[in-house]
Amino acid sequence: MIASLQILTESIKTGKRKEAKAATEAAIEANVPPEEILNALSSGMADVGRRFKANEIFVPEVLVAARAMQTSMALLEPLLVKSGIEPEHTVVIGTVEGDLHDIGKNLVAMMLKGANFKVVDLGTNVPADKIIEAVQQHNAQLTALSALLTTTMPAMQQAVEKIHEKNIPTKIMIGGAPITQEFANDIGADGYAADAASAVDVARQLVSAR
Ligand code: B1M
Repeated sequence: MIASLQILTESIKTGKRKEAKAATEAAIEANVPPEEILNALSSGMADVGRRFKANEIFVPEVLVAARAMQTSMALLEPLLVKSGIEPEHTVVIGTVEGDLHDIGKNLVAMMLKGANFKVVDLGTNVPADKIIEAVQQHNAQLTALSALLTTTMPAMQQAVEKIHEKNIPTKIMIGGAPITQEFANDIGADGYAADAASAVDVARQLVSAR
């Protein structure tokens, strides 16, 4: 592997934003194909996801890694678009109506971007109708809903029910501290993920099962 790609993977793993930026610039400068740069980034992020899942690292480390990755992705994105490497799947993500918590949702969004999903992030306090509008507009194969409050779990349920009522062809993944697999089953969501790393696995399973 080219030295700058090794440095890039390592700098994502360790969340070193400046090093990641420099290594990405060096790889671009050396005409390394964008998909190889993306693989180096994704491999760093996959390692972060594995260690997060195993409780070897925690939220702050994931956030710095994700920020380093975003810096590199911003440099890489125009090249990926030019070379026609489009993300295969689109996910619309948001925190449900009434809920302003977004740290976990942002982590999930970053991990999904790292796994080469196109992520449409609607932010927080998102009404069901706005979610549906975005899913239809972007033909999103996946809808990802986050809730951190027990009091906003009903809003999550309503959003899922509305998506079903309208027969919108999207899979629904839910998560957030008070959410459980049982709740997902009860409200008819297609998948539940307990953390950002598992969210990538669940998202991949859901879009490939369509
Ligand atoms: Co709030 N808050 N908060 N808060 N807050 C909690 C959630 C709470 C548990 C604190 C407590 O009382 N112990 C409690 C909820 C109690 C309950 O409902 N059972 C609470 C409350 C009550 C409130 C207010 C009502 C307080 C008030 O005003 N009286 C208020 C509500 C505002 C509103 O939303 N309408 C409020 C406000 C806030 C702040 C604005 C101050 C701030 C949010 C800032 C922000 O997000 N930008 C805040 C914070 C920071 C927290 C705590 C301390 C931390 C949440 C967090 O970011 N965790 C939280 C207590 C706690 O959790 N220890 C608390 C880190 C984050 C990485 O984890 O979000 O769980 P988490 O995400 C995880 C997983 O859940 C999962 O992956 C993430 C990464 O592993 N995940 C998904 C999340 N979304 C997912 C989606 C997926 C898959 C996985 O698929 C789609």
